[in-house]
Amino acid sequence: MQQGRVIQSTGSWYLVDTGDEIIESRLPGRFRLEGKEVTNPLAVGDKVDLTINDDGTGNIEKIHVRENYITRQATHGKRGEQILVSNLDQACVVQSIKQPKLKEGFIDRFLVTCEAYEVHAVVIINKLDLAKSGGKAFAEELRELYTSLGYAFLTTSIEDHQSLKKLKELLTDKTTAFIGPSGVGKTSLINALDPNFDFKVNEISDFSSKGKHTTTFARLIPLSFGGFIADTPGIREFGLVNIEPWELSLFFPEMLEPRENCQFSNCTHEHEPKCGVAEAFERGEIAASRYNSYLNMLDSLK
Ligand SMILES: Nc1nc2c(ncn2[C@@H]2O[C@H](COP(=O)(O)OP(=O)(O)OP(=O)(O)O)[C@@H](O)[C@H]2O)c(=O)[nH]1
Ligand SMILES: [Mg+2]
Ligand SMILES: [Zn+2]
Repeated sequence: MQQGRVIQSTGSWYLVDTGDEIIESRLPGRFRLEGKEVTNPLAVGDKVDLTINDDGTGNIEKIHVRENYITRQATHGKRGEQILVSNLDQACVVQSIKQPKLKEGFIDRFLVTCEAYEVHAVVIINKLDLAKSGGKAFAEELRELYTSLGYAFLTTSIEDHQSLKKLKELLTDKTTAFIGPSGVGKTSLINALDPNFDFKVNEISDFSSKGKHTTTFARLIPLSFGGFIADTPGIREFGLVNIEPWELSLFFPEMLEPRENCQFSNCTHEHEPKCGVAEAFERGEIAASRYNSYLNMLDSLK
């Protein structure tokens, strides 16, 4: 029996990295009956035991219990959740300062999901080379906000070697996922990490290719300096996990203390009287963009 890590899924075949080689492997049908709450029984990032057949292909015998994972709503009209990547040390939400427009709501939804799944979250703002002074100042405001909340934060550009060096440091010896909308440069950043990488990126740089996804499946890429990076297809919106409206503020670090002062234990901090969160917001202790994201998310939970 060998151990390995699923690095790619092509439907009926899986590529498993054992550390020494990459083995095309099959998953016996019995696994498909288990874990029906998700649409994929085996996900990129999963750790597995496998036996090797005479023809060199592998048979997956056991899927190790997942330490954590990130899901998205299943596509192609299927119901339920699809696991994007599992067994992560950290997940990075990637946004671009422009082209496409930066969406704070996306970042905040992602951060709530990471809090709920107990995945260490990082915020990356890419394409800093396109930012004028206003854009650069905005990026610095975001850095201040998100670092004050306890999240790691990085600005990058595929043309700025210093920023790529910092990115490499962040990724070394870890399993990391890049998650973000289409066109923000997830694959481009990965290509910039290693001269041997040549993954497909969107060739149209003037951003007229709205809605076109260049990366269409998740894959885990072994890094020469140690660790794995998961490239994932662009997602338009981050679906929220199943949480009750009154629980949402538990996933906003800056609301944890203020919510202790609410009159009602099930306060949703929207309209209730004597609300500690609303008071903290009035005092300027909660950023407007964060409170706004909170209210939007609350709306979609109701
Ligand atoms: N100016 C500038 N352009 C960039 C940067 N990073 C990526 N791009 C461009 O942005 C476009 C989209 O890049 P991709 O890497 O394909 O984006 P993606 O996030 O992987 O997109 P999907 O695979 O569709 O999810 C390409 O034309 C890149 O050349 C950057 O730092 N600066
Ligand atoms: Mg891509
Ligand atoms: Zn309240």
